[in-house]
Amino acid sequence: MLELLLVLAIGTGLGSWVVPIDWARPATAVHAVAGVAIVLLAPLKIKGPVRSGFRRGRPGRWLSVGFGVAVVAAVALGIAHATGAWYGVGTWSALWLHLLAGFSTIPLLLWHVGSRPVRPAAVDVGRRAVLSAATVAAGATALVIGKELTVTAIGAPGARRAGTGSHEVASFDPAALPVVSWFDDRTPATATETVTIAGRPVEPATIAAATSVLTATLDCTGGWRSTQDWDAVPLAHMLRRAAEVDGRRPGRSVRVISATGYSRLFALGDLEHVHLCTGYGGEPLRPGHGGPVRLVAPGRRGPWWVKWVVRVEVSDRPAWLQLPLPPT
Ligand SMILES: Nc1nc2c(c(=O)[nH]1)N[C@H]1C(S)=C(S)[C@@H](COP(=O)(O)O)O[C@H]1N2
Ligand SMILES: [Mo]
Repeated sequence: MLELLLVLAIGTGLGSWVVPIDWARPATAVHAVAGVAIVLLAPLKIKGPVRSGFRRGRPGRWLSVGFGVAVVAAVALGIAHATGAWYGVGTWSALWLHLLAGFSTIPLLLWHVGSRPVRPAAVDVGRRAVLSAATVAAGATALVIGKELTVTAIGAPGARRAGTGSHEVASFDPAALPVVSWFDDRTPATATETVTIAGRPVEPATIAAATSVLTATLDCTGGWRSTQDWDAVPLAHMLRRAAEVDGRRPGRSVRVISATGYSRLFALGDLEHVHLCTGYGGEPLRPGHGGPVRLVAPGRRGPWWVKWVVRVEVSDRPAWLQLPLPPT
């Protein structure tokens, strides 16, 4: 059961990144309940199999210990982030450490399941198992609800989190907006001079002239979100303009490419809701924030908000035919 809960916790954790922002709350809620259920079950495990494993001096028992430590650390860090009790130190944010601990359980989990002497048998799914699973689920749910009520009652920072679990940071204050990359992208040394849209070079100033103010929230998978007044124009609008000039065929999707090579595909039907952006709060985008031109993609998580856009090209590949999160 512990193993299944861990799979559920990892699945819902990653799932909350991938789904549209409006659908994230159920994923984060189940994620929290699964984490707390793991902690509820852990003492049983330590009393039983872990102890006897130690007495018998089973090989790999230190890996078991590592597995346990990683699981407990992941849950503790998750709670620290969720309540806002501890944000971490510098780049080592509580959520980032939570992910590190959580992901490190995956190889350990595979090893653990692969090497354990007793295979789960059909008897496992008897009446007693169902009852105890229901008890653990109810207990964990009650604890999570209790935590939410407490956090709200005492006005802890965790009370103001979004459904995605992100804390609000630097809203309407572009100067304080964090500068973040998905993996290792760096701000290009030279600013983009033209953005190629469907084969046609367009100057950032031309894009800026077509924008209007759009209030939208950037919600990073790193645990923060920030609302800004962006100067934005729908991609659909800019593409229509390009099509008027050279009458291109439509294709299946549009790929938005960064100067760094980072890119994302968008379905043609979504292009009214994905915007090219040149400024925020009445000033041009800073280089770190993707200037001169970035994407603003309301309702989608940070990885979709491609920075340093150099090219927008029509593609024959359907948008669903890409990894749900960028590979680099
Ligand atoms: N080219 C490029 N664009 C990118 C990324 C990246 O790594 N490379 N990271 C994305 C992620 S994960 C986030 S949260 C936002 C961060 O935008 P900010 O630095 O303006 O806060 O940029 C997005 N756009
Ligand atoms: Mo992010």
